[in-house]
Amino acid sequence: MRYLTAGESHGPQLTAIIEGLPAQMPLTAEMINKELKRRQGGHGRGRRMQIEKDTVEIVSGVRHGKTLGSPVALVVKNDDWKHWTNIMGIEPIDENDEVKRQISRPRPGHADLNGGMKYGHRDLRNVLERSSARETTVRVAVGAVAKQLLSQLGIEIVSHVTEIGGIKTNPESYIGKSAAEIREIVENDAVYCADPSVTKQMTDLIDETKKNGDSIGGTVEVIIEGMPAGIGSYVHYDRKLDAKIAASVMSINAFKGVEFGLGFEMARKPGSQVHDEILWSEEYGYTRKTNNLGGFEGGMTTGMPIIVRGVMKPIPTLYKPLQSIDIETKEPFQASIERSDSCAVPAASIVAEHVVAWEAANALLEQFDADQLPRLKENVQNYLDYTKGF
Ligand code: EPS
Repeated sequence: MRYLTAGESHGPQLTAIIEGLPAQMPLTAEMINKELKRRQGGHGRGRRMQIEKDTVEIVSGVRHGKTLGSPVALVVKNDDWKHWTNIMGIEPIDENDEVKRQISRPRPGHADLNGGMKYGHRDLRNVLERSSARETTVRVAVGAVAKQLLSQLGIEIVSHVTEIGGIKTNPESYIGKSAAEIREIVENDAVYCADPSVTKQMTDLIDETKKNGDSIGGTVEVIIEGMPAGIGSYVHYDRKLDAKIAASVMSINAFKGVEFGLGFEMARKPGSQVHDEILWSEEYGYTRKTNNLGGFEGGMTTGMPIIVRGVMKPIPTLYKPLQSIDIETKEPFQASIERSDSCAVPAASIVAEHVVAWEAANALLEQFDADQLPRLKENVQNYLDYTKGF
């Protein structure tokens, strides 16, 4: 399976094409829309989210609520486009026409300066429009399709926020809970936390940060339950599923690090306290006493839940000025005010859930080649029976 996305933040629409989905899979716009809505929420979002009411249009590959096996094309319109039709127009303009809202002042922490140099754009808006996290809308739409495939195979995925600006959730409050139970808590929480006892501290910190013209980052966790063991491969570096998942999380705008299970804490523990001892029972087949490795050994799933976390830097668009250089005058300046979110960590947890869902679904399709969903289900079930008695 593969996909491409296209679209500028203030252009007419975002577009994605997914190729390689099995036929016969139930799929509706409604399934995707509920995920798009989750991405738009979370305390700390800015004014743009009041303009956009993200909904998807499925324009190919689905008939009467089921996939056809042909490419599925998804479109999400930008409601803000009506304010940007001249600035972002597609057609050529006259040389003497004034282009409004040009940008010559790169913001530290953004793609602006490096992207401008690379593509020869002296109007840095040409960089900003594509590097904007607006693109994550359509990646969530694509991931929602992948999640539908996972759910058809009895695989559950959930995400939650584990830290914002130094305030951490207490894992004791959610360890041992199922993905469905965690989702229930997170969906009713203002910052998508699975430990609501810290929510108020987090929302207060976001409000205070916003008042100071600043921004804050945090960490998010994604959990997948029900992946069979042995998905991915150790035989070649580019077939390791944990590596693909790590790359997908790192590809989310503003993400700077990824860890699985105990993660960086492993550097501080001896092997005897890290590796997960192997158990077997008639009922469940092979399981592990612990899940410190976050569901992976040798680039393959162990059958235990996949647990992956990513860290998001504070959003670099600040109302509080940071020093930069105007590329036209080469003069230093200290003010670049663009509309922004003060904290998008909750929204980013939804994006992480969806990019990880894509990798998991794709790995299953690589391993259990199937053109249609009923055959895929059968293949996965046969494999599960085989691994249980291995
Ligand atoms: C973003 C800047 C803001 C955010 C945007 C990401 O948009 P604007 O420039 O229109 O104010 O709202 O996020 C989204 C539009 C979104 O859908 O998440 C940026 O520069 O990355």
